[in-house]
Order: sequence, then C-alpha cells, then structure tokens
Amino acid sequence: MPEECLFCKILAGEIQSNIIYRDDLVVAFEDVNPQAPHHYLIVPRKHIRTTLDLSTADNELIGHIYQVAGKIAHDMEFAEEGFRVVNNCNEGAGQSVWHIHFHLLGGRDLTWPPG
Ligand code: DGP
Repeated sequence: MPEECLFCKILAGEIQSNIIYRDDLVVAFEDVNPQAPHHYLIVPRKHIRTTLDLSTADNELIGHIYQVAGKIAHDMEFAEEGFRVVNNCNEGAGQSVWHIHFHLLGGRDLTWPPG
C-alpha cells in the first residue's frame, strides 16, 4: 500500500469515510463531492493506479465491481430508474486520485454525452 495513497488510507480506516458496502475485494463509500443524489466510489482493496495498469489477473475483480454496482443500486432502490458506472483514466478524463475507482451515480436523470 503506497503510504501517500488517499484511497488506501480510506480503505485502511485511517481517513474517515461513509462506507456503504465492503467485501473481500472492494469497498464502496460516499463521494465527498457528490454529483448526483446517489454517488458512491467502488474501490478495489488492491492498489491499482489506473485502468492502464490492469492485467488479466484483474479480470475477475473488474467483473466483480460491476456486480457490486448493480447490487448497491438494487439494494438502494435506484437500479430500475437507471444508473451509471464511470471510471476516469488519467488527468484528461478527470482522474484525480491515483488508485483505480468506479463512480456509481444515480438518483437523477443522467444526460449524455457526459461533460
Ligand atoms: P476522480 O476525479 O475520477 O479521480 O474521482 C475522485 C473522487 O474522489 C472525486 O469525485 C472526489 C472523491 N474524493 C476525493 N477525496 C475524497 C475523500 O477524502 N473522501 C471521499 N469520500 N471522497 C473523496
């Protein structure tokens, strides 16, 4: 775990967050700057810097993240109205924390194309 990684510190409980889901592979918590009524970050416990750093060994993990996104949306009752899972890769796409994470957004109409 890189000592300077914000999300590693959140996962370790060293920085407070509102955790809504956890299992052996991932933790999900409320985004500090929500862009929708439901805005959670699904973060693997494994420190992976960006999407470009994924390997085939992570295939099951990424599939699991989408399963978790659907489960959270279902359990919080915003699945049927629609939701979005977003991964920003590198600065040009808006990535600001260098530990891969997936935004789960819902609870309002989500327009397309995104900004
Ligand atoms: P991105 O820009 O795609 O790398 O997303 C990073 C998200 O992380 C951004 O929406 C805000 C959120 N964030 C940044 N710092 C904190 C924090 O300390 N706590 C929580 N809960 N979220 C944070």
